[in-house]
Amino acid sequence: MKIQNYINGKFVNPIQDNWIDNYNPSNGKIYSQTPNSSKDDVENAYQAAAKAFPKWSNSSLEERSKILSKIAELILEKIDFLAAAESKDNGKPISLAKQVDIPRAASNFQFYANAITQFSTESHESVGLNAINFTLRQPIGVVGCISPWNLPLYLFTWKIAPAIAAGNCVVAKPSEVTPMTAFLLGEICNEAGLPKGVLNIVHGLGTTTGQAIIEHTKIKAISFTGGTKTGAHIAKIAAPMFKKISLELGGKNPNIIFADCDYNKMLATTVRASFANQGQICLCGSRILVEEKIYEKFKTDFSKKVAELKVGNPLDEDSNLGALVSKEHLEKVKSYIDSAEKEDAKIIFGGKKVVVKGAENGYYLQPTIIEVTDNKCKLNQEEIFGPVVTLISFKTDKEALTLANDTKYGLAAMIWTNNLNRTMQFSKQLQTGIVWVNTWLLRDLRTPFGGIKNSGVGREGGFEALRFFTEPKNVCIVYE
Ligand code: TXE
Repeated sequence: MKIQNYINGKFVNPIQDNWIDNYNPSNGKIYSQTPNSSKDDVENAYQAAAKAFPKWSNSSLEERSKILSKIAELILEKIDFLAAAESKDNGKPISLAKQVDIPRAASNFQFYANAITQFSTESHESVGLNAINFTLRQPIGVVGCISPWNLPLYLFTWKIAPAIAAGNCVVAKPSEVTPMTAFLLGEICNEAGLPKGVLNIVHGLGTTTGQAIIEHTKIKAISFTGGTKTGAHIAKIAAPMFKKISLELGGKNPNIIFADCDYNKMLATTVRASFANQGQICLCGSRILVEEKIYEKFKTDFSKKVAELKVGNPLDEDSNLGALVSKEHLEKVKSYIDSAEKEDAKIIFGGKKVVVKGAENGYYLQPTIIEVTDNKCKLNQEEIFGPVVTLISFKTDKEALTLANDTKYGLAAMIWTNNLNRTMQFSKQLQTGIVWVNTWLLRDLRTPFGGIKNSGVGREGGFEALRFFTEPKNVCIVYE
């Protein structure tokens, strides 16, 4: 089967007829072809978006809200179909796609269907000068959205929904590794009555299609989620054109566990925070820091729980971990595990590839726990982005904080404690964009989402995304 670009409301092949093989990670087989779109395809998508912009940017908020709600409704109606497609394309357990990925894609549209009706601007009365200032928040025009493979439809829609809600028209590119659900979204948008050209989806490699989007002189903003190296490249290309950029990049998040925490709750959540989606979530707690007093107990209990996780075919409802997204990624993650010995680190559990019966060529890996002694080691400094976590112990709050902040990344941190003062001190001093206290991945879509340091710039979520996708204009009126 062939995936097609979605331009001006129609499904079209890439002009140069270039295609990329698309693999099913659960069995290593090619099951579809994806366009590798050229500059000309991106230009066509841009032209369609530019043509749709005047009317869409002047559409009423009620109209936009109604269409976005309808898209959300249709996604939920097709949840089983979309979840199966996501699981096949990405290798994630179908249960996860059904419970998290697809419902969240619907929520993204529903949230911005509501949010746009509540988005307001400020006014400033210049008292004594007989003047009033008010701010217009106008859509930017044509914007680019580029998303990764780990949460395909979830992150794709997380960008598109606020962009179109704010009145922009979009040229979007999903990851070439997981293009399927973005392709299926096109049909849903047509069914929901989204005017043609408001959303255009071009498929292809980052270095061809993605590059054409970021280099396009008239695409004035880029919202990107992906690797830190790619983010730096995008920033460099975008800067001389003064494009607005929002970059959500990698993480090396500390999960800080104190002896005074609610131990059972912490243990269950830590298993999830370590291995959900095969550890391929930028928010996973990949560095587990444990207070020395409970370190040995935690190590034993955690290993026992992790040993109970089932790695299996993602389409089996009882698989806890499915396949990693690609052969290349599996090899990359495995190479980190193999470096443990050199790093003076010890594999406590896992570390091996898994052969699943009936799917022998799939990209499966055991959930892996590695004990490290030095936070400076590669395993604790580089983003592995797979089912691999490290353990390290600490004695004091000060030491925990130093370890937590000793990374170039700054996306999220977790802290497990019942001490209010400690909670506040850590919340203030952790160098991250998100702090979860006694929980993980509790997401309220109104909150600002993003990181600091090498985890990116800008925030998504809530009104932050609507601010990103609009330009404020101050109007000053003097009266007699
Ligand atoms: O990401 P890329 P990759 C991290 C994770 C992973 C590493 C590399 O550590 O191992 O990044 O993953 C598009 N111009 N994260 O190589 O390449 C690309 O086509 C424009 C963390 O798969 O950054 C895809 O659509 N676009 C992350 C998107 O960028 C370009 C999630 C992301 O792919 C481009 C994924 C270019 N020159 C990986 N080059 C997170 N923050 O959640 C690539 N792309």
